[in-house]
Amino acid sequence: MAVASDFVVVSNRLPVDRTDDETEPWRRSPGGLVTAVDPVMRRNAGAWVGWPGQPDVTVEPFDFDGLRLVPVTLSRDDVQLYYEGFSNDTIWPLYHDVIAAPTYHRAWWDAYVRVNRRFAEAASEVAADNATVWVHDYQLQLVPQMLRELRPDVTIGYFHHIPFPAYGIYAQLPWRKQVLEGLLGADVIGFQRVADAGNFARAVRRQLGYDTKAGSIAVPTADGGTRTAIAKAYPISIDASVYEELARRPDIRARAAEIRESLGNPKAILLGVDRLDYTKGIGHRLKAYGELLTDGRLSVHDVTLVQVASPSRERVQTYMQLRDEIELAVGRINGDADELGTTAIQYLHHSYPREEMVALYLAADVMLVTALRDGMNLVAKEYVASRVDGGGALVLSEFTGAADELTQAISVNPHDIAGLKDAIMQAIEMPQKERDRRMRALRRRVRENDVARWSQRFLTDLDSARRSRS
Ligand code: GDG
Repeated sequence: MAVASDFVVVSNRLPVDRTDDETEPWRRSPGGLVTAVDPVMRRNAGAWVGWPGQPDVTVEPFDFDGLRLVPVTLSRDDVQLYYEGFSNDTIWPLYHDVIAAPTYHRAWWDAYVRVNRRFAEAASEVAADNATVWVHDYQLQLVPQMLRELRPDVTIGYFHHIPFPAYGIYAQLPWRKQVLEGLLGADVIGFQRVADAGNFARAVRRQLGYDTKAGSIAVPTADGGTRTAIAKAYPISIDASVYEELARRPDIRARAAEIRESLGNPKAILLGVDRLDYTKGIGHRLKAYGELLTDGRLSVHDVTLVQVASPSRERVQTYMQLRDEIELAVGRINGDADELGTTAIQYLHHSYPREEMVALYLAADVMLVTALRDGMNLVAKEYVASRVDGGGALVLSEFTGAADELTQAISVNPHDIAGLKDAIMQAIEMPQKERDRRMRALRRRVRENDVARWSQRFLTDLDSARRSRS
């Protein structure tokens, strides 16, 4: 059995990837969550429970880079039914306002219950008496309640990284009651936006009939009493200082200049960086940009759009179809607009190291974030943090969590193609003074609410919950 820990993080993926190198079989996978909880993990002899990323791999708990890692085994079937199926083809589209149609399969749900129980058991085994356990995201919504049943002594937090939909949409879910009950096993349930927390409270009232007041939910207990669960917004962020440091590095600045040069030093470089996902509104962005070129409001001699679309969920049918659609659109626009030696869209279906991402952020005059629905959107914050030169303009969809905070961006409704076209033009033509003023305000905001503040806010509330229990 693993050594007991006072602080346990539970997420679908462990913060490491398996390598082929026998001498170094694990490599840290970069990610916001790791940075966010790393200091707390170290202070509290923390453990991390998660899937190592490969099916049918069984590994005993091990220490890596100062972290105690507790791998949960998933079979090939589990990955297909629980992860690709229920998590990514039921919950993901449903919670993103049914942009794509969710699929409801009872066998997927059964696998979701089974795998959630496995995660809850692993967490229960590793948690010390009265430990704090922080569960993350939509793949594990049943873990809080399952864990509470196994270990009534622990304090449980849950953070939801994606949107929580309005009741009329949520109500479609055949297992809507079970999921709410699962989440309510937590003492603190964190959301990205105030609206998400409100949607959750409303679903709880409508489906379970519990009283909710200003983010406090009275959850009935087995002894006939009630306990309080808090449902509140904790907008996630990035480690802004890391991006600032990278953006100041001479080699990365030189790389940014090289990127501009290689694109023919156009008057304006537009940039999109997204996982290739239908929530990100890449198609709407391409449509608006393509029309600006055909209308003659933009010319390929003056502008280039760089679109990084990092590969994602490639075994899920909807994602295969999306890739075809996006690549067809890119091909059409380039075919119509390109001339020899110029290109309208540089489309890159790759993942890049973070250094290269920062060089791209620095090279881009305009960042386009046109998601149709997005929990937060960290790319918007990374772009802002990277602009240590004060330059650049951000076009930001109002349907992202980031829009609540980044109010000095050019706000767009990506469904309104005419409005999106105008917003792109506004960003390209924005006078320098206004650009500077907006970027200063954006940078201030991202610096103030960075990831350390986010985790501190959440964990402070969780600590109050722990103290009020004892
Ligand atoms: C979920 C929610 C919420 C992307 N391509 C590359 C790369 N990335 C990095 C970005 C950014 C991250 O991946 C993507 O984060 P987002 O927030 O934009 O979106 P999701 O992946 O959908 O994340 C979202 C988030 O959780 C956190 O709560 O904001 O709403 O959907 O950090 O930079 N990084 C590198 N190479 C790439 O090619 N290195």
